[in-house]
Amino acid sequence: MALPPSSSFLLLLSLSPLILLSVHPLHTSSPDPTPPFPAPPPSCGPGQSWAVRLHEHLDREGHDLDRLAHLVAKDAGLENRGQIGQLEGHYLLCQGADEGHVDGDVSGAGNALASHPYVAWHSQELVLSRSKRSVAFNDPKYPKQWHLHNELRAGMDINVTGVWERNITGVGVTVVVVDDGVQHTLKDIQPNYSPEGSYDLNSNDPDPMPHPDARSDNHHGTRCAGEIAAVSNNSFCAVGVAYGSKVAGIRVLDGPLTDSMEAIAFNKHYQVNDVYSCSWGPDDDGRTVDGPHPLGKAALQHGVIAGRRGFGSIFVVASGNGGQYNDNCNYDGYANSIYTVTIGAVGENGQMPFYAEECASMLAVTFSSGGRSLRSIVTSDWSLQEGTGCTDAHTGTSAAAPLAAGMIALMLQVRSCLTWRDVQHIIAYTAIQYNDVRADWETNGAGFHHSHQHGFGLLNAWRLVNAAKVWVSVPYLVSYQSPVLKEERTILAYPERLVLSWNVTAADLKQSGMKTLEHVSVTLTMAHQRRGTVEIVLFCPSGMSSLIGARRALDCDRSGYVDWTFSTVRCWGERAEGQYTLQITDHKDPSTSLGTLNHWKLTLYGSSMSFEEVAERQRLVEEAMGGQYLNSNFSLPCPPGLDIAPEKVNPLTSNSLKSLLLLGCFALFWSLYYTLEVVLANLDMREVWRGCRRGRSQGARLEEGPELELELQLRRGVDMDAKVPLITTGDLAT
Ligand SMILES: [Ca+2]
Ligand SMILES: [Ca+2]
Ligand SMILES: [Ca+2]
Repeated sequence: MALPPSSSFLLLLSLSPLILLSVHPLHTSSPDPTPPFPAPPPSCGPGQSWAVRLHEHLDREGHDLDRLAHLVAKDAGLENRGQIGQLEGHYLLCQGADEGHVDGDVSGAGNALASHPYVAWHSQELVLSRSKRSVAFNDPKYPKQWHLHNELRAGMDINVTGVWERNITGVGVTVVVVDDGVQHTLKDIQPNYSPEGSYDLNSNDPDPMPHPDARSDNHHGTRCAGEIAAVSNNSFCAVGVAYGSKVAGIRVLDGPLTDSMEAIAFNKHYQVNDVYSCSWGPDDDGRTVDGPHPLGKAALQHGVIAGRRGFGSIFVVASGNGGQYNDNCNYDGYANSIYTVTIGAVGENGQMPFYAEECASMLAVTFSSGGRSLRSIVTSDWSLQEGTGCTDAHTGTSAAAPLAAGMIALMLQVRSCLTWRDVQHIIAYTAIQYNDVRADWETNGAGFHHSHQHGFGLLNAWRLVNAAKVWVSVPYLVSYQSPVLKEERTILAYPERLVLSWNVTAADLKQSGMKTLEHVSVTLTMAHQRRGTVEIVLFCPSGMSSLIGARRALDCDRSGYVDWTFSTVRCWGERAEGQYTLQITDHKDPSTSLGTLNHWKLTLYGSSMSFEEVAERQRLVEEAMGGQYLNSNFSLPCPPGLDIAPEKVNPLTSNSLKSLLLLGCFALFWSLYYTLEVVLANLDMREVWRGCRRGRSQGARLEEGPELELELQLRRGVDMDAKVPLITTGDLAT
């Protein structure tokens, strides 16, 4: 210590406020640094503070305003707490903290200020009611809904709370759950339930209430509905992603499902329902190749053309739960369809769970259950049978698709005229690439990253909604189809391969005007003894590869493929023109013989959007991510949409026909009975009268008596019900 004692003393003296202050944190839990010379607190309690403005001329005349404020405070029996922020001439005066004060003092201070020559304006301060723009719900299970707000693993949620804070909750949008029913009487569903969008195709009535079943298993649709639109702040269970939206139910999975039922379901109330959430598909056994049949396909296509006043129904489908059987969603026609939004799952750790399927047509992923150590999805549950109305065990890609449907509802609130293709585009533009050990991320020629496991990435509600806000609809859909390319070529065994290609020229695309790609699909027929060993890779002109036909160990089917359509989204935004190459190889075991590729056909879907326009949209979308458009009154015009002819509803459902038939039979039976009754009664009466007149023996009448009495009683009952006077049997009976 080189400092002389006097200097040390001075230093100590100058530090004393700091030393004194340094004890304060011991008494408080706040670690905030306290300024060395604390200003008096800017507030002095409700009803105890006064804001005053001194006359401006005092300042112009060069008076010391601080001193004048001090005088004013003194005259009014108050304490000057200094200038209010940066407002010159404005001071905060407080009731002395030590003096007990009564209302009289307060009004005295008010009077003193009102008559004070220095004071131009004064006001007793009131406590303003302001609530933080943060989301807090009283729903008891909300804290456990990690997929909405993950406090344990940062970033492992759908990033939706900022969207809710801006009052975007899906208002005006209806999502329909096509499933085994929706228990719409639940406290978390009922206020958001849309009977107008609902139907029961299993029982053919308008009420999709789930039916109890042998395994207490018909809770699936209700759980999905809760994920989408569970009511918030009702002190019950959970909160939906789009808790301001309406949710409808179409009951179709509780019984035999036919192509026509599926077709009806996909277009049911399609001017009411905006988003169709379908958490189901063909068997996930690793050997099925199936999808929508002709009517279902036609209904999907009709839905995107005529649904939502022509903006197109949004069909969200789950990628499937056959991961453990090596199943792949390219063998699932719903996931392959260009009309659907195919959604896969990741667990809370961001990794692809054991059950999740991968494919080249996957658009994106969102959260669901994972391994045993990971949490599942908390949502509504049915309250029938073993259900409690709330569950923390909703799992599989079934749980992922409704979350996506809910996020799309949020997008549609912000911009109701987004077309079915706009929604797919926005997902491709905004989904987030992230690290997962199993991901095979590749960036395509247009700068979009895609992985067979995660699609374009993780759905992010904030990004989706901000992009939706500034999104101008893409040009209309155009397609190009190659001729059917007859090959009859042997599929070579690995490591050799059959390579086929088709060149799409500028002239080919001239008529449609297609410049950039969306979906690319390949329809193929091959003969093979064990199709699961064949691997098919498609290369777009950019060189981007898609594994459209993955190997499946369990698929030992001997029928090959007959016109099966594989599709990929991995060339999204790329230039359509150029050479497309198919590489097919057979990872067969030596015992099986080689198969044959009979014929194939290439179909390109896209629009006249130029490659440069794609890049410009990418830039615009990223620019919107600050939230500035969402915060402002910014809005793009929306076209009115088409006038679609009202749905053809058959007024006579099979149920109503059955009822009518029953009613008819009953009426017929009743009229016959009634006629007989009248006839018999007349006969009886005549007998009675005749008997009376002839003076028959008492015994004979006694034999008749009980029967007659019974008949008469019956007739009295009939009389009362039918309100038709029968003959005067009452007199006879007495
Ligand atoms: Ca029903
Ligand atoms: Ca709730
Ligand atoms: Ca599957």
